[in-house]
Amino acid sequence: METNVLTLDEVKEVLGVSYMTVYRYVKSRRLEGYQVGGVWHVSQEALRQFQEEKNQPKKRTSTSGDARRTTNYAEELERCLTAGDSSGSLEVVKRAVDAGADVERVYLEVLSPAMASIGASWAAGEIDIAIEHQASAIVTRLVGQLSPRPRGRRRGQVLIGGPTGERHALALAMLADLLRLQGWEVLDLGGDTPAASFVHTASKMTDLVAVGVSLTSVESEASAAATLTSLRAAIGPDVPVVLGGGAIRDEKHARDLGADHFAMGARGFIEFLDQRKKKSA
Ligand code: B12
Repeated sequence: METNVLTLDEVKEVLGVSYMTVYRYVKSRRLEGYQVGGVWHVSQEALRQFQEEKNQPKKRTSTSGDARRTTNYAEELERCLTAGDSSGSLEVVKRAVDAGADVERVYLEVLSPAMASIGASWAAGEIDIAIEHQASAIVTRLVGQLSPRPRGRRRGQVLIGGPTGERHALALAMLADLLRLQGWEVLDLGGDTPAASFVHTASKMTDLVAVGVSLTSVESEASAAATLTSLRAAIGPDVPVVLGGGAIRDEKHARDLGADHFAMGARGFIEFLDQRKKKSA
């Protein structure tokens, strides 16, 4: 690692806060960070600017209290997940919901940071991969329980999935729900999906607005590229193929692998779909 670049674990030590707090700072862009292969980095310069701004006296807003609360739930959830406590994990989520957090906030501010922190502990050699499997299984059940059941007319269809070898299906399950909450009809093929299955499913969808291919593990870059090539050859030019997920750095990276577009996170995908809909209206 370059000496002027820090990981979130190093930033956490400098600031004297938890990993979860640093994760929230970068996710909310209060602290400028960037991902390389799904791992967050922060430059010394960005950290210095952040520390300067943090030292400026400023008014407290009600959202800062809110933000602190979801951070607390994320930390509590991480403890329950690491201990393999599924009923405790459900309790934490229920309390977050009772305190007013909607499904989107629970996914993005409680479940995701807890999982990211578990991933960082695994990468630092602090926990065994078995804990990560256990945590993933518990969170998958929580997502099943929280999953919205949207009613009314849908805005169009979106197909999502991960290419062969890509096992991070939890990211897709959460992405699917976050899109459903915005009125999209989502067909989620899950992880490890052969290119032929993407093509088969896409060809049967009658109101397809976009296809999203998810890449979390850099190991599956080649199969993502093959999937994008197959999809591009099989579906019409008016249906964009979007690449996203933790392993995709930027638009150039996505296009180099054969995608039409890149979207940053679930919110980026939602904005992209909104714009498509507006253009076609
Ligand atoms: C859970 C997990 C696993 C589980 C997955 C279980 C499951 N059912 O999903 C298991 C244990 C199987 C696993 C395995 C591995 N993992 Co893993 N894993 C994670 C962990 C801890 C959490 C991932 C997660 O679910 N996050 C929650 C979701 C909701 O967040 P998200 O991924 O950011 O997804 C959001 C956005 O990215 C976006 N999005 C996702 N897809 C798409 C697609 C489009 C089109 C768009 C627009 C947006 C979008 O929307 C999502 C919802 O908000 C991460 C840590 C991390 N920092 O992410 C490591 C992590 C992703 N894993 C990693 C690694 C290295 C591995 C293994 C190689 C480990 C190993 N040696 O065995 C294997 C590889 C498996 C494979 N071939 O795919 C690395 C990846 C590094 C890299 N970029 O390659 C990470 C970052 C850990 C780390 N810190 O090093 N893993």
